[in-house]
Amino acid sequence: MSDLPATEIRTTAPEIGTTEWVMDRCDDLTRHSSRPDALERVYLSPEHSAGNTAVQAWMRDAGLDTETDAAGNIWGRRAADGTPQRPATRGEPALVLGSHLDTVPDAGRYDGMLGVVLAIAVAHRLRDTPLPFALEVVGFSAEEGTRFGKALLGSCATSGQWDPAWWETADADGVTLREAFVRFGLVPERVGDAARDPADLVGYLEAHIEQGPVLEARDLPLGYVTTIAGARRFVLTVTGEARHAGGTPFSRRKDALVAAAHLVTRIEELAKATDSLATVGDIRVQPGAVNVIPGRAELTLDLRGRTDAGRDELWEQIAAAGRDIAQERGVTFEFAETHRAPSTACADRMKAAVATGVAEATGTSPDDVLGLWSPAGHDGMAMDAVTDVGMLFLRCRDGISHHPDEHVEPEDVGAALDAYTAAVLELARVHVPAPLVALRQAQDPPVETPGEKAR
Ligand code: HGY
Ligand code: MN
Ligand code: MN
Repeated sequence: MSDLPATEIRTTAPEIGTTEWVMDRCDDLTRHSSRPDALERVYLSPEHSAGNTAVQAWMRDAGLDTETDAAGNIWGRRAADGTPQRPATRGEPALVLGSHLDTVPDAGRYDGMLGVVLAIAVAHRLRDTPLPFALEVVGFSAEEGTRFGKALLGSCATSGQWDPAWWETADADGVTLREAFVRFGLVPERVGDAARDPADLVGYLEAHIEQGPVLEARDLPLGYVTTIAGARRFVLTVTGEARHAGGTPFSRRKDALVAAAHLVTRIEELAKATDSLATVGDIRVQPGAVNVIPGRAELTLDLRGRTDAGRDELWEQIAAAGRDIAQERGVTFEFAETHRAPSTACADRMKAAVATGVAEATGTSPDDVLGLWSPAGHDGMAMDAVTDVGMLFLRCRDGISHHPDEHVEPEDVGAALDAYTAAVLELARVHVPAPLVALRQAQDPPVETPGEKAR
């Protein structure tokens, strides 16, 4: 009698493209972690390479030709007629499906990974279906940006937004992005080769867990994204004086950690009074000894809002609070912005296609499919610079994410597979080839806007 648990004992591997296959692949990817006791896979790490290799094999199983691009993203592609085709082939615009393969520390197994594996499964389901466009699947790297502080690095490379100033950013061990690039086998001077021409893209459609409580609260398995919150990230530095914990009376202290603690609680107070979100995720203290008054505290700040203006207004209030606390406590307050991405509105045709797909998969009407704001950031924020963006959201248990308790129900994954496939077919149905769009625009009489005479 096997000692396996009494649940279903499966002796055969699930068929590619099925819900079981998708769930198993997400389990598989947890093996590629820098830690034995938790899931962590950061940009340009050995685990990043191993994860890409595993995903590349699954892409090939799904009938895609594959390639790693100049920024370390893994791509798969089939031509409009369904035959495998080299990724980034010019002259045949492609719809891109996918998500990211990197994780936060002590991550869940679905944030990002589920979207990549679902995209591969959809490509498999459509491998014998001719489409009016090519289909590509991407596993982006460095969406989280935890190693070097800058998020969306892989999708910024794809969308031609790589900033050379990033090369000198360094990780916690002092390894610069440039050094890590070279160690990974990439050529910093060639990163521009990863940029895609907007003319070669039909759109970017990502499936992702909601990372919030809304779908579960509404007892809905799926929804579409209306807008992705714009984010800004900072490193805030409070500098006081490191002194003897015994010999320094309070009247003479310039304690950087106590000042930072006041700032952290003030940040929460200010944010709670708005509809934006502020999070201090990490604080590092120097010199960090039990009997030394902290001379320096470095905090990370993550800001995101329903509107960029609201988010930016909150930042101004936080910066003012930092200056006030510094003055009161005789310390200095400095800040450096490490990441900024604008809030991103998903394109109407992408939202409509996802709503149609969800309706088909759940037996409802497109008008009844829920559209949600995403406070979580996604690669679509970068891809919006070069193509239309859409997102399919899946319910996740208790809204938990960025935590090993991240969980999705297989039934919801099955519904997502059907909805994602139907959304691609809907985009195919409404697709107008670019040259025809240009022709139609040339033929349509110029629209007279009030007060403007047609020339
Ligand atoms: O931080 C975020 O919102 C995303 O998970 N990278
Ligand atoms: Mn995440
Ligand atoms: Mn994510």
